[in-house]
Amino acid sequence: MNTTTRTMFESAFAEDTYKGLTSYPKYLLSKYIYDEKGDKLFQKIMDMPEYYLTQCEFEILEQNAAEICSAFSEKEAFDLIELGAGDGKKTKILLKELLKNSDDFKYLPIDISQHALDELQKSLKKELPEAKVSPQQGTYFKTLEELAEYNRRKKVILFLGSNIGNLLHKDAVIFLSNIAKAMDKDDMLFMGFDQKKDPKKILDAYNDPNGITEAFNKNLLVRINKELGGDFNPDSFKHWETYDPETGTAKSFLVSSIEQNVKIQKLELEVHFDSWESIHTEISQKYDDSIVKWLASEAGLKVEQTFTDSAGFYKNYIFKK
Ligand code: AVI
Repeated sequence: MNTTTRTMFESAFAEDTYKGLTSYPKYLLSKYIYDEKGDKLFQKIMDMPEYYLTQCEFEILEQNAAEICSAFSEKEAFDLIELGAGDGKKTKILLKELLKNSDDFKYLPIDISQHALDELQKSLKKELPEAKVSPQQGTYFKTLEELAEYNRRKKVILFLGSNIGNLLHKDAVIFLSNIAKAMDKDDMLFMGFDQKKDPKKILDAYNDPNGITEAFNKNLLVRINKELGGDFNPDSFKHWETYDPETGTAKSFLVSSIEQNVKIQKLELEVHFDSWESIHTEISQKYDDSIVKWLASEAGLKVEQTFTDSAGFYKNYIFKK
């Protein structure tokens, strides 16, 4: 049975998993790592010393908060819209600075998870009670589109954490174009992009000695077992990371250390693995200024300002139309 004859799937997760495991070479989509357990593992990754991305973005925001915030406000009222706010730890640095300057702004975090938004609102009420906050539950682009339609205030859109790196360049251009569509002339986009650097530093960030990244990667298999009735034995797969310094692409794989068959009940599928056959699970793209400039121009945006950390590992860019 192949994908053209199978039309009924109970969810996008089921359909994408079927497609990925019946393709050659096999793949799974990294967005499915993030269930409750995946979210917790990612929180742990962000606290690991090897995962330098988080510390670097913190440093950039802390060291440049005044300059970043004055670029945002330009003495004009605005909406600060964040895509995928999470726990808002980094954003609070900017919110504090904006409040200090009595800037006229409202913070609109967008997230698919109402639970994440409720938690964020609770912590903001406690830590920054004077901030005007209006959480928006929904998908990024639909919510952005609605905000652009009904709201005439200037928009500053935040997308932190180098999350764009989990997209292939062609999908990153589509992503940026969708944001650009919702932007007017004076609106801004503030985004984080992890930079090309010593390949060893990058490999270490995705291959920690405590196995947290391994568990994060293998959560795809755990989730297939739980939600789709799979019988994967995660221990029979090796977490494997590669980095190509030419393209700047870090890739994660799960490699079957034995020849085996895996049954996935809800997909009515039995998947054969040769020994040392791989499943490609994630890309984490690394950038330089010329790639970022190219992506932006493909999406109809231009780079206005750039901020980096003391090691030059990571950059935040301000884009305008
Ligand atoms: C969410 N994203 C930007 C992370 C990254 O660096 O690609 C996900 C991650 N994968 C392994 N470690 C962290």
